[in-house]
Amino acid sequence: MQSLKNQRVCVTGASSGIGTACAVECARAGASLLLIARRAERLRSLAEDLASRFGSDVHTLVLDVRDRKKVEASFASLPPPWRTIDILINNAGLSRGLEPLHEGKIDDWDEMIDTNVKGLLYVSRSVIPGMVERNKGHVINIGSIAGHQTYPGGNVYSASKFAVVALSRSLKMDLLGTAVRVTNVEPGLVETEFSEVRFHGDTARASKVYEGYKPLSAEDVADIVLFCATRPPHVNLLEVLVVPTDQASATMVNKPT
Ligand code: NDP
Ligand code: 8X3
Repeated sequence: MQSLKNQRVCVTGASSGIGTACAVECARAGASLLLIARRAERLRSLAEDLASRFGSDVHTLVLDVRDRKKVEASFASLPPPWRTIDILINNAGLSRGLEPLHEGKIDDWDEMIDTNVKGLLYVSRSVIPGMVERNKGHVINIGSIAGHQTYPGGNVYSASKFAVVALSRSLKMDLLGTAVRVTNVEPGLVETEFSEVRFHGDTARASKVYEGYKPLSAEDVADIVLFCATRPPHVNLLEVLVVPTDQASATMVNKPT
């Protein structure tokens, strides 16, 4: 098993849900954390929490991963120790809307593609060269069951997560011959702010998504991310598709109708 002690882990989308849970679990395991999101106050309080509970070394970057120039500039101007990232957790992402494609909002499409695909690429492009140079690293993308199966209204969100599958598989090939590992963790239904964001703040509609069965928690996913990150260096879990026991596919959930 590989220890996370003194490893530097970068988590995008650390201000909520799966990203926050990954940050907490990595900090608990002894890692130093570079936390990225747009909501500064949430990052600040998470950083304080990790420092006080685990004595973690934490650096925060208030950053919109869609902003290519700012992503490049922010990584290039990090204090030197933070330029060495051992594990990158590409988690920042979102869904917007559940309309049929022909009625979809184009602004929603842009936001999903710009965040889930282009944002992931911008951050990866800034971080991975250092991993290759040091011949050490692990890129863990947070994909989705929606990257393998579509569902009504899932159109563009699903397409963005299908892209994450393609990028993860291709990246693994591109890095073959180096010690840098690539993993795509692909959860089904996880109770976070995800649906609230999808439904543009409609909390009543969002909470219905998780009613009548037991969804995954953000901590369940973080636990899997940590498992992937702590395998011995010669072991690379490529894809982990995980659903709640009450979910069989993107469209089949054991809940009252
Ligand atoms: P949350 O809404 O709880 O968290 C999303 C995180 O992404 C927030 O920290 C948010 O931070 C960050 N984020 C969104 N847009 C940007 C941006 N432009 N720049 C930087 N950070 C951004 O949802 P989850 O924790 O559920 O989602 C995390 C990942 O997991 C996503 O990629 C999602 O697609 C995926 N996923 C979620 C599932 C679920 O059912 N919940 C299932 C499968 C995959 P801020 O707003 O502060 O910038
Ligand atoms: C989030 C899971 O099924 O809502 O990726 O798309 S789902």
